[in-house]
Amino acid sequence: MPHEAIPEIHAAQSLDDLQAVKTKYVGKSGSVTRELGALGKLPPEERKARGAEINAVRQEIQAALDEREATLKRAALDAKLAGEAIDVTLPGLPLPAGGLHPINRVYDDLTAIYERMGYTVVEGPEIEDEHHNFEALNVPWFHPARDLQDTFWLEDGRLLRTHTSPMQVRYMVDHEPALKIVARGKVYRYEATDATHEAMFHQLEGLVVGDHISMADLKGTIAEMARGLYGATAKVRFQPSYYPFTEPGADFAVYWDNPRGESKWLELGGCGMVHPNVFRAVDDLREAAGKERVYEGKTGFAFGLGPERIAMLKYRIPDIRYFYANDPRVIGQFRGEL
Ligand code: FA5
Repeated sequence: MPHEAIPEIHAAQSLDDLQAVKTKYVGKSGSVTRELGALGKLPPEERKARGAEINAVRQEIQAALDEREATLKRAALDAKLAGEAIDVTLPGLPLPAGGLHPINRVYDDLTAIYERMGYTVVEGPEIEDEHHNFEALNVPWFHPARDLQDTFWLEDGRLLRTHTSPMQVRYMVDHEPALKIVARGKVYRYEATDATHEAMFHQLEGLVVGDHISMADLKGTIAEMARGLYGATAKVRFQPSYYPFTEPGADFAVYWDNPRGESKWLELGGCGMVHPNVFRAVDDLREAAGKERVYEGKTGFAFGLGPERIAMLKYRIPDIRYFYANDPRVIGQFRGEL
């Protein structure tokens, strides 16, 4: 006959039930424990046999308790796992993916073209001083050319750079010729906005300095960029223009011949041969910084263009203000395309 505790153990439906049964029989004041405690009152000749009997019962109960406990725990784990089951074969939920801003794509295209031609890509400060933005570029304070680029002035006398050309000066002060760089970044002008003009926009500046650099090198470089952007049939056009930091200066346009048949001349930017006064101003700054004068007598060309113009045509964006209005309907069209 199994002990009366055994059916109670099998009937326990939870770990709490099981604990109650355990306490009742083999706990500190359980019935079996008490029987063991009473052994001392028996005559010595009965004590041994009775002791062995009660111990056997206690072991039987303990074994049944252990087994039931394991069974109940396994059932609890199975129930928990069943509740948390994940169907890994279900299709995933679509997550909103980011994308590259159209200006960054155009920058990436342009810098890839110039890196292929061996240029170094640099960036510099958007907050500039008057000297780097104007004076060192041959635009003294009284020069009417200052009116060409209306300026956001800061209270401390510094300004938001109106073009990337101050990077020409910064790079030459820090590096000796020969050099080939493109500088990319934001520029700011205090002017009314319209479909083709923003108060904040971007520029890509190019500068090449060495010995015997000529206008032919400049034209070849701009033509190579046009072919990189628009394919082998791209054409470029140069028209005389005026920039105080170049002599001579020119504006350039690229003939844009796309498969949709929207061919047209795209006015892209300004360029020219670096004015000797710029080299002189750079040498002055170098001298003041304890460096050698190495630029006078050198030759070089520079150019500056607006990537917004390229992006507007490439992605058929009719108004420059869409780029920076943070309208998800515009930016969302470039999602996922990297
Ligand atoms: C300059 O800023 C000269 N620093 C470019 C240069 C560099 C000439 C080196 C010679 C040698 P300009 O102000 O024309 O030039 O601007 C150059 C280009 O920036 C323009 O052709 C146009 O593509 C773009 N741009 C100018 N103003 C705006 C504007 N408000 N919004 C958008 N793009 C503009």
